[in-house]
Amino acid sequence: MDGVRTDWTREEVAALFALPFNELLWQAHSVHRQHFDPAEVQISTLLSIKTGGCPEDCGYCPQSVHFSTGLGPEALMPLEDVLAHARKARARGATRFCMGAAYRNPKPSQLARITEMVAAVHELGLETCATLGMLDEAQARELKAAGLDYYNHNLDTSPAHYPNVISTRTYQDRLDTLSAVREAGLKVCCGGIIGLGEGPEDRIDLLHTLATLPAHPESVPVNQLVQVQGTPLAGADAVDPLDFVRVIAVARILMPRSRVRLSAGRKQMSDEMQALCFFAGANSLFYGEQLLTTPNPAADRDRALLSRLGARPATA
Ligand code: SAM
Ligand code: DTB
Ligand code: SF4
Repeated sequence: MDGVRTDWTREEVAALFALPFNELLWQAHSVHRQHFDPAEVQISTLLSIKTGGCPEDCGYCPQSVHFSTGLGPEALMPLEDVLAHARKARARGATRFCMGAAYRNPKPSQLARITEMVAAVHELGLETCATLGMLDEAQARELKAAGLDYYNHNLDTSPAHYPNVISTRTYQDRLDTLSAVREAGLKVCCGGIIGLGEGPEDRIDLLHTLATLPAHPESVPVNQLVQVQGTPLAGADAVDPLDFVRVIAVARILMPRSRVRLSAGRKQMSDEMQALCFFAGANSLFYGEQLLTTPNPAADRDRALLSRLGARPATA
């Protein structure tokens, strides 16, 4: 299978994490160059099309009704507003537009409106991605038929740590949605969050789970927790930047053909840390001032960073 393996053992994953830092980075960068142009970075833009009021209790998330974060529930955004954001993202060089909704799972009337948005964004020539919570296969097929390219659904952390972070759904629920999305022929965007109070074993288990799915996710977002006041995880221990880089490097080695996305948390990272992440194999990012509800680095700052690194946006 041209060097792509889905039979990694946990011991192999643990051994990669245990490598000396430079050895790990050298291996990861070598794998990266075999599969990608190391100067290319894929650019995605996020839009929250339905903010707040989510019934789930993910301990990191400012949009849960269970926590007081000052974010009130908003209605699903009108189609024209979504299109205006998508046009702006396209004009700024994004090749993928990701629409996020604070749902446990979409209801039929909501999905009907969202399929219209997907079709309209697809018409603009952008790759489309959505993240709407749990889906069954019929819903995934509906989205695929409308022109959806990717579905984002993160495993977030290890199976063992998951119940410490979220009580309103199980790890198996997440895996079931991922398999429904695959069965419907959508590309999968699936990753996790570093900084949820997990230990080294949980990071090994998260990456082992991702790399042994029946097929690797085409996109692997690696988020650093954005701590939001009012959420249970505000005040969690900060992540050692070098440990974050290790996660990127191990993800690159395990899933050599996937786009590894340096995702939430970049505003809290130095340029040097981000440069190390790109060397370690990250080759995608979220671009634009806002993630879903929290700030992202300013677009001109990111343009300057890519230019200082001699990197260029990938074409779709
Ligand atoms: N409600 C849907 C779901 O959870 O699948 C879609 C939207 S949800 C906000 C998308 C992803 O954003 C989550 O799975 C999580 O990985 C990430 N996320 C949410 N809040 C975050 C935070 N404070 N820091 C980093 N990542 C976060
Ligand atoms: C992903 O892995 N990260 C994005 C996207 N997929 C949907 C979301 C990050 C959200 C960060 C917190 C916020 O802005 O609300
Ligand atoms: Fe809801 Fe998604 Fe936030 Fe969890 S991460 S509370 S499911 S919006």
